[in-house]
Amino acid sequence: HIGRAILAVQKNEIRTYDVLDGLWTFVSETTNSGDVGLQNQWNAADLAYFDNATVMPVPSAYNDLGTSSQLRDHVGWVWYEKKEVIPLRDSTLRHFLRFGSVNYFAVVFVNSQKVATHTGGHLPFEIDVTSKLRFGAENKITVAVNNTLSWATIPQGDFNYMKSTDRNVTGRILSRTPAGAFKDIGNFDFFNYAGILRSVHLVKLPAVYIQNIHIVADHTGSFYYGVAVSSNVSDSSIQVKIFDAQGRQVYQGSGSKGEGRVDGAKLWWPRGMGDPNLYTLEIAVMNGEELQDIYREIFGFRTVSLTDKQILINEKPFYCLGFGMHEDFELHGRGFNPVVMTKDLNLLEWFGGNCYRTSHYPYAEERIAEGDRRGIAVILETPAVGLKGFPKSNNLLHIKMLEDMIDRDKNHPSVIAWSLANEPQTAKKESRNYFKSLVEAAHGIDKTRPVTTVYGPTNFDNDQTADLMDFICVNRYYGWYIDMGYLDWVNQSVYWDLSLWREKFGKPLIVTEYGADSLPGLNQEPSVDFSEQYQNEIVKQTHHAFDALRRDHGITGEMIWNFADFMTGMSTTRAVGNHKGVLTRSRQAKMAAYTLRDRYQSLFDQR
Ligand code: BDP
Repeated sequence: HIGRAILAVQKNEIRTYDVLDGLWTFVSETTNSGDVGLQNQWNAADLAYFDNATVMPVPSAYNDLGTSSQLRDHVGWVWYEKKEVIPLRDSTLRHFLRFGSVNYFAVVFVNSQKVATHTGGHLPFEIDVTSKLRFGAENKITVAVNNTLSWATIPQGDFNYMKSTDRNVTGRILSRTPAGAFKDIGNFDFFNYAGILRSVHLVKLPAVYIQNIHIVADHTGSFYYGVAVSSNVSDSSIQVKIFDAQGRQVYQGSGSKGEGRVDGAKLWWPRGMGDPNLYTLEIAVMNGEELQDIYREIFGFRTVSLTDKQILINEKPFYCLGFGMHEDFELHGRGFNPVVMTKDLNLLEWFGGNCYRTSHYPYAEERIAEGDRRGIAVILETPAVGLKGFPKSNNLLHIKMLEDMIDRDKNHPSVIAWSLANEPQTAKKESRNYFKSLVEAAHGIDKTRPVTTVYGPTNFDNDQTADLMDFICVNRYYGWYIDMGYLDWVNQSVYWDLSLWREKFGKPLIVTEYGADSLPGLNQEPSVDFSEQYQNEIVKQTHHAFDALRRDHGITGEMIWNFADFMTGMSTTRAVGNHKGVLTRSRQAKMAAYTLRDRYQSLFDQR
């Protein structure tokens, strides 16, 4: 019943959809209540009549929309319900329920009947619900969502009942924590926002429909494509056309696979290197003269390749001026919002940036498509942040997420690399086979993009996996987590550390994180930690090291941590979230933002 949602939703002369966004009925179980709702078949009930029923907007995280810490810090099940009348006139169409992202675990019901379960956030999934729907009548869609993290989930979390704190005090047993107390701590530094985080669509397709399209187009104008159709159709019934940005047809062919050339193809370039030229691949499935299905996929002609030092795009050196980011904003948390996306990408351009990493999970499809249009290169990362253990079951789930991610985004010219994980504990021997299987899986489905992993806890001499990668990403916090206060050591330490990685592996290297927390308006001269001055000076000192590394060893990019402040769980090192943003959470510039902008703009101009 459940499938990878590959093609983005599209409306055209054949295809259509209903958007199921808006207010859904919402019921929360008590935190960690077991499976009360499932056991009592809440899917068969009408949630709107529950005593604690309220409404919740979709898409949005639910955590910050209530007024209680219970809802914010909830662990376990919440339930969403939506009633939708489906027109009789659509009864001949196939209907797919498509979720852009549900974090973390979802059980989906249609008219009380279970139709699917799905594991993992940040990636879309779709379910053929045609046989479950009532046409010309009201239908009830129910989604139970569970955000509990454990060592078996990706990302991993530590779910623990509070034990062994009992003390015998003069004959009475006293416990430090209340009975049943537990902690569920995500092994990562961002808030575990949960709920239905991206749009929900009811996609309406014809009986014979296009399931998947793959197009690879390089800087010479050559391309090859493949199309999967839901049932066997003859090759001659699949018609293929390519149009340029002005709508002029530049290729015509037929068949479920093929190759060709577009003479004088205008290439897709990242900003600063040229224009991000795009083309449209049109696939039409015919039944004689009759059009059965049609889909238009945007793509670009471009090649990503590597030397021992550099990432090349269309055979020219690409230097990444970038950002680690988050999908994070006040109130809706990680819920998709085109307002925040637009402001973020406009600010990224204001900085003179040309690149970002989807730290630490795949971002919304809309954002990747905007990267194509704007010429912003993207390193796409799986949700595997902070892996501590490497059992087989996690490996299988991780590979599935990687494959789903690649399948979703393989045709985007702006996606230049796949990142397998952020800061895994890869000093452990067992991590090697685990990562080897991931590299093979990525190369197996996409031979056109390099694969990387972002290293943090390991060093050049104890990491067990870095040699398996096509290029290497490293996070380093000299002057912050290491040698706090010793700003005049930063330059040398960064140079020393990264030149060792470069020398040992002889592969291109991007510094994917460096930085410091600062609280806006907290000014200290001479600087101290958390002041705007301290963050600004760390950034400047690290840049000195980057310049020397560029000169002596070659690095292929730099990314500040972080684009903007973002919410985290509570800890003694976090004051209402992580403040390593060069922008505040509401996207206002801090002092370091101007330092970064000066640098990015001057390096941007030099290329
Ligand atoms: C890095 C992590 C990132 C954190 C950052 C920090 O990759 O997720 O937010 O440290 O501590 O290790 O600010």
